[in-house]
Amino acid sequence: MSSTIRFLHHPTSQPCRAVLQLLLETGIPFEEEVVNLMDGDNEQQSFKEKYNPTGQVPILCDGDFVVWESAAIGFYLSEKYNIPDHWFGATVQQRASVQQYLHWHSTFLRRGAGAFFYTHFAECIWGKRDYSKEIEKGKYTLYESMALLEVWLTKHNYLCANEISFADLQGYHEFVSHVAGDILVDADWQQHPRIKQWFDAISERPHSKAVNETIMQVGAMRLAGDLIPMTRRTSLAKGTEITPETPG
Ligand SMILES: N[C@@H](CCC(=O)N[C@@H](CS)C(=O)NCC(=O)O)C(=O)O
Repeated sequence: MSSTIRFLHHPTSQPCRAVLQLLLETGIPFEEEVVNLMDGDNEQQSFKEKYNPTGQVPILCDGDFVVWESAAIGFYLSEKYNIPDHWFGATVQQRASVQQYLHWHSTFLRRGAGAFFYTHFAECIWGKRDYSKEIEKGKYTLYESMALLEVWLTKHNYLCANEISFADLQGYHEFVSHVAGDILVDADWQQHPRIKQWFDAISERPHSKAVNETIMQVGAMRLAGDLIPMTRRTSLAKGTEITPETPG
């Protein structure tokens, strides 16, 4: 049995990039496996049975133990490895603040990802249709979340303290996709100067550029009008009114 943890992910996925950046920044040794989401490998029954019944990534395998959900993976890593305290908090209160952000994140900012998904990926999966309702829904949640984050960042330079934590990586990678896909325009940043400053500071970190490379390329392709090659015609995206049966 290999003693090195395996990290199953895809570089276009925001929660996957957050965990990948944590692994790289902390120097935890890991083996990387990119799951072919573009052809729906993650929706195969064998994949769901072996790794994750939801079919989603990221997934971490440590010997026979499998854990999915990016926040749970982060906490697992923080408990298993001796990583600097700032990532998950040194005190019980600091750890609660990181938890607090991650719980909020999964039901707010994360759902704003629909703005990117339905603007850029949906057409590659289901073809040209009217996705405007879904895009609006995503943008509404994104802007609502940004208003809150702008206030959140008045207290510290980062979301939970004056040093970066895993909460920041989770939030940051949502914004990276919105930047890659031109979902956010200059006026949005001007209205949220603290988020902009925070975003720029994280972008300067040594691993940010490499972790962001694929999604930036995907964004550039879509903005140039090219489709991302993929054979899948379904998606696990939740909260959609669009189903494979919906007429195009
Ligand atoms: N709450 C989950 C969300 C994971 C998630 O949304 N994964 C997406 C990629 S961003 C996925 O695996 N989608 C598979 C699909 O749509 O086929 C986490 O934080 O790990």
